[in-house]
Amino acid sequence: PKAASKKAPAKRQAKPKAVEPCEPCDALPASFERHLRYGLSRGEGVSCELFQALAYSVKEQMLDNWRQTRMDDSHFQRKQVAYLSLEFLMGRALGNALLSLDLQQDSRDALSNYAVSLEELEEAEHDAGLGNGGLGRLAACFLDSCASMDLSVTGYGIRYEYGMFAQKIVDGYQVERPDRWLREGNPWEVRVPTHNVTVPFFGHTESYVDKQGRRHIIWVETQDVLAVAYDMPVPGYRNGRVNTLRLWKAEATDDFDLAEFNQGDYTEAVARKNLAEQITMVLYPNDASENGKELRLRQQYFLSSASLQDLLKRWVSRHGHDFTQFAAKNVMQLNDTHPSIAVPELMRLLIDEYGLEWDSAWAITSQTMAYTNHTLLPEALERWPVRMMAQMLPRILEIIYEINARYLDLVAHHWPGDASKLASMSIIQDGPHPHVRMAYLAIVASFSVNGVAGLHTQLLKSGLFKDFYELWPHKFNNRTNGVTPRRWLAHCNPALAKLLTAHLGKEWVTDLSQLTALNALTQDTAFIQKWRDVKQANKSLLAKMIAKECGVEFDPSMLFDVQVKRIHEYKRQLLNILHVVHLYHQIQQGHTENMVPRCVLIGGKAAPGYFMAKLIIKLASNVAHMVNSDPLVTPYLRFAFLPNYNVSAMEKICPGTDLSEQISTAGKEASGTGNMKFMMNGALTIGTMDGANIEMLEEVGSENFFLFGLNAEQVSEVRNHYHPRSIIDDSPALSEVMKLLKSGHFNLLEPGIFDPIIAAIESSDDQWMTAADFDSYRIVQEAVARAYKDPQVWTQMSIRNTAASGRFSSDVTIAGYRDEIWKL
Ligand code: B1H
Repeated sequence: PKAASKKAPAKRQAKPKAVEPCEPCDALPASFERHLRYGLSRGEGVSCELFQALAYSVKEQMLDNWRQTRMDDSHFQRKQVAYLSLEFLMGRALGNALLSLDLQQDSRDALSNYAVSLEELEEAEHDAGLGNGGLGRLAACFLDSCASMDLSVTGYGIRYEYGMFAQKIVDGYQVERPDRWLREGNPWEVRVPTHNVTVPFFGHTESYVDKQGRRHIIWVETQDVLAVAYDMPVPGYRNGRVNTLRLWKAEATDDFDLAEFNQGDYTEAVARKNLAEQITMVLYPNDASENGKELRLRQQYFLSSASLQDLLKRWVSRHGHDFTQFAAKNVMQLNDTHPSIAVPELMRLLIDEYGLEWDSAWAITSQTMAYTNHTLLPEALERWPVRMMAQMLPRILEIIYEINARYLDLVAHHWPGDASKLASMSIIQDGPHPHVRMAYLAIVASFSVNGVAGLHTQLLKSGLFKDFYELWPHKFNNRTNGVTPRRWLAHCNPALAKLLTAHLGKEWVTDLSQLTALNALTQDTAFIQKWRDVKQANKSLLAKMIAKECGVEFDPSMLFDVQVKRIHEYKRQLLNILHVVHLYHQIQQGHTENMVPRCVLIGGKAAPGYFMAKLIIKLASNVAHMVNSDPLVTPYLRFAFLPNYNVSAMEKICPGTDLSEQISTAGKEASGTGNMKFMMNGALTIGTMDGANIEMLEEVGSENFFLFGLNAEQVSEVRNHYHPRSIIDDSPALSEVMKLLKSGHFNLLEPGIFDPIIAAIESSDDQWMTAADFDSYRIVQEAVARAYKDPQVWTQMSIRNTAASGRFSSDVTIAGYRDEIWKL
């Protein structure tokens, strides 16, 4: 392409012609053979190589459509969305791509000469674990929905060398192992050096006045880092669109440390280049808690700057320096505050690099930025020390000060004479160690601020961001999360997908509301039996995995009761474990008359520095050991902790689950998305009035949902006079459980190790109020058991849950973003 004209706006270009394929792309089997023989180093046919060959040939099938998508989006000047996120928890790509491109049969044909099944090959793919949990997986589901709904949306993220750590359990404790997911290469990515940009760090600013008397600021003596683009294809579901996930890798520029070169220290200088590459080395493994580390801020700025430079470069190549239509054609969706440094960065680029005045730059910024909040937990709200920013990003800090000054004028106007409002709402939190409040920066600059479930948005408006809501009510909106039915039903549960298609047709894959038609089948005994057969088969598959990974036998005739998610006190895995201890005690006391045999599974990773979360894993492991080694107990109860829970594990877990545990302290889980995956796959939920549970209950009806516990209002009310010790005293069941814990029954060889957990439950400061909900939880678990006793009734409830899950397709969520925020 011609170099961009920097002065005159570029003329509308002629319609680009599709690149003429010299030869039509080989059909998949031929392409597979070619890659296997000539594309890979050995071509010896080991499963890792067969996987690679298949992945390369599947990517090849996408290349023409990928190119065409880019050209069409550019030619028709479609409004574009950039989804900025520090996390994209993509998981495996092969199965999803085969489904989207309808290449499953072709792949089986290609493999027919080899002694390996397609399923085995899929297992050879390493998860792309570039995220912690819900927030990162949401970004991945959104990309799938955007592509499948034919929207021009690009994901921008970081190509971490090391993704989410692999979790091992050693003597019941979590041990973290590095996740070098790129070791065998990544067949899906395409390195695109033509999109390289450089990102400045450190240095200082200087000002000068030009001949027209205008003052300019320049950021000088910076240490620049090269951002190299790696593109991953995001195929839409059978619609020919292939969107892009662009991941940035940090590399040293060639003049990284010229001074050292000149002093003759060549080798040292080259070796020091590693410093630049550290930026994209590793994903921070903290879910819903602050990181606060300098390297993390560097990652955030690196992603934000590289992505915005990329967008602006593309704009300028078409329109020159005419930005009048920029805001009409671009939206940046900020996935939490992690990329919110993009706000001052866009101001900087427009003013310093492209010569715009402050007011025009601000108009563009504040009309293009949209912010999604994902948590109310105070420990997860990002604040960066002013001192750190002053050193690392001096120009950015100046711009933040200027944004703040102008915005505080508005605050002063709205609350005349109220100095406390100025202090409490300022982007800069004052004090001996002043901080930048990133959420405030994001709200001030964004035209849209959204929560991720009804209750969560309500609480944002009435609590955390109350003053901002008073100032700008029009900015606030709710977009309840969703999950993609392609991965989370069609791909992960082929047996159920087949049954659905046989009865409803295949349209449900892109229109999940069609599942409501299942309600007409809940009296059809033949259908009920088929539904049950599918669930039983999926439970057997899950049991196989549990046996392999945990060494525990799960019997598919028992109730499968599952809680998988990050380990966090607010998610209350502890409450679940206390219930297991209660059942264990009941069985040992011989109270087994009404007992329904159950297998309890817990899985999830703890942040490496989160002491209590790690101790909860140890407690689960120890309780599991006692439960599973007592032959009097195992006919009624089995308990396993699954190591290394990740996206691929969930693909096997949710189809085989009967009961989904969504038991967070009300008001703490912003939305949850695992809850939706279980519901889609016909699990029943036991849950609190929290996050999206509330909307799930609304959809399916309370007679098909096991609700327990305090609601958010009651939680904040009770907190003021919370006395767990008297709650325990008043509850015979909880008293017994606590007695057993305190007796050291589960830690005979490790005395005292669980004391911090016992103390937390009994403390009136226990924010998560585990004791408060225990009895209500236990009683509702008895109702679960009663319902499970009648397979007919249980299966009808299961069908109704899947039938009601249509609203939690991420297609519905994305339709909301498209119409109400992005206005595509
Ligand atoms: C969610 C996070 C999160 N909320 C900080 N906040 C992180 C915060 O690395 N960090 O610093 C990482 C992640 N993650 C989750 O978002 C909520 O807890 C879920 O309730 C919600 O469903 C999910 C998606 O909206």
